[in-house]
Amino acid sequence: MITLTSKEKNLKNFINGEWIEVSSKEKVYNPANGEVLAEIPNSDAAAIDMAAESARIAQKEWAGVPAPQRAELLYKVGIKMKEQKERLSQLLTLENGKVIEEARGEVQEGIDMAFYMAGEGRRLFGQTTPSELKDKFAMSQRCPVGVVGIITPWNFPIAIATWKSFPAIVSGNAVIWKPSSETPFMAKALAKIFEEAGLPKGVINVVYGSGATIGQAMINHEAIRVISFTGSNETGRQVATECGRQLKKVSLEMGGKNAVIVMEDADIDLAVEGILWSAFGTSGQRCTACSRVIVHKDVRKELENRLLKAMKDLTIGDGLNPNIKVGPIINQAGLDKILKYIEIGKEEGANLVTGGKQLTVENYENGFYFEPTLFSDVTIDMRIAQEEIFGPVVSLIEVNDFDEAIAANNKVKYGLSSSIFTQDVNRVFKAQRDLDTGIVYVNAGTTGAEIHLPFGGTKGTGNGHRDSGVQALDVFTEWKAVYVDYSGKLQRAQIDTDA
Ligand code: UN1
Repeated sequence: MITLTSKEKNLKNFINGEWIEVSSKEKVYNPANGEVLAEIPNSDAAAIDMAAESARIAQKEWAGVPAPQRAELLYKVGIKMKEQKERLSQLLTLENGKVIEEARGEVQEGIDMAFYMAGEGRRLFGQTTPSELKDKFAMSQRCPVGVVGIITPWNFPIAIATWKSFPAIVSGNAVIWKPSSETPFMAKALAKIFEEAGLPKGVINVVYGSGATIGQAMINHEAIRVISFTGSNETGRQVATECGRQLKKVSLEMGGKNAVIVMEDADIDLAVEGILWSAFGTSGQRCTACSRVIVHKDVRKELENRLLKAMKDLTIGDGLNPNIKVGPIINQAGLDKILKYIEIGKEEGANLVTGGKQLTVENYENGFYFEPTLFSDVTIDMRIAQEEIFGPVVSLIEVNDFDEAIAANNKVKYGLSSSIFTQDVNRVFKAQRDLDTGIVYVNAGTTGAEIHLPFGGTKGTGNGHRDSGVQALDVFTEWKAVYVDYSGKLQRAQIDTDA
């Protein structure tokens, strides 16, 4: 069991390169045992004014630093994260609950992002293109937006923060970051790493506090020109509405209702492994988690039996114990939401095959544990097959053929990730074309996106933007079109073209 040092416990806002005490505090809990870990600042809107002012000044200087030099700083951040990987991973498990192996994976995701975005410092490609006129040059280039606001969730407290802050910083922006109050230690650790790496003061600012106060203040502040948000659908819609009113660019990454499709020709053991990993990893608290299994009628029984058997071997408990496969749920509210959906599923007539209950783990009586749960006889319109539960709950939906499977996958309001298990190459190509999600996997589960590809989804999952990949740069840059006329005379576009 790791213990927090008194330095680590001491959480302050990070504004203009200084750690600033806030008198109003709230408690943060360890989800594995319900114990208080520390107290975190509950800032008021004035903290955003301070952060925005420092970011506005810092950004002007930072944008003037050549991009390859900005990138070098990110490279240093990556090295430091690598050196501190084990400590960061343990802290991550402590505050979030995910099992240590997955915490290491998440920290690695952040390290990968640092090196990837450092590479962008020598690319940040624009385009050159012919002009329609003689002796005239035309090009487009990326420019920083200015001061950007990022709002990150507790389920991937470091990876998602890197998906947003690294492209923003390499592009020459300054960042104001509101991390989730459930997971403040990753924010502190990353801010410290930036500080140690020598990021000029004010280029990144961390402000702890509630969405209602701090999130709202970020949206309201005229200096903040972009909001990049990952979180729930309800909050995302509010953020988008507010940003819309103020013509503020907004990038949203929200929920999913992701399915694994298992066809009759699938390798069933492989499919079971894929489902287990994507449904119960991070206790089902991933946006990409598999919460529906759409299975061909010929293999339904076999899949159900094998899945059930495999679920019995899942060990549940403190994620810091390397023998544990499923850690706790983030908090009581998370548990309550899952419990509510168990009742809904039963009332809707789904068959609760296993699980469905809160769990008490010996010596961790105040932790927030939930049994891995399987519903069968689920139909696509049931609420448990439509709404995001964000817990270790899977619904089995039987279909008659391939077309029905694709239609079932698409008949939800979300479109983040999907997967199909089949050996048929024709179906693979049809599926990757027709699955209406931003991410498609073939013969793998619904989780495990890599950072150099775009991450995001269709429909209610987002608003057309992508985190990670080169596409993330589009959120944090403006395109500028530049024309240089070296003819020495006035040439009018669209008019003097035949001259
Ligand atoms: C999320 O759940 O919001 O693809 C992020 C995955 C991880 C990231 C998940 N690399 O599951």
